[in-house]
Amino acid sequence: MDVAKDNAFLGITDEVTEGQFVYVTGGRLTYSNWKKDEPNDFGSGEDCVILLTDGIWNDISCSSSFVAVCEFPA
Ligand SMILES: [Ca+2]
Ligand SMILES: [Ca+2]
Repeated sequence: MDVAKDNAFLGITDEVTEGQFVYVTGGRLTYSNWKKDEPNDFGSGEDCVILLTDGIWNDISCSSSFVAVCEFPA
């Protein structure tokens, strides 16, 4: 959040298997910090994850627009 300054996509999704969140680089989560009652796959489905400004997570539609947190090889 120090970098993003606003709600930001994390590289985490459950679009392959609903309810099973994995890193886009592969592998199951080793840490999570969901907001209360999230993830809720609200409405027509929410398969992408954002970091909220208070540091907790929400699943949200992948067609939403937010900045994204990326990692590049050194
Ligand atoms: Ca979902
Ligand atoms: Ca949600």
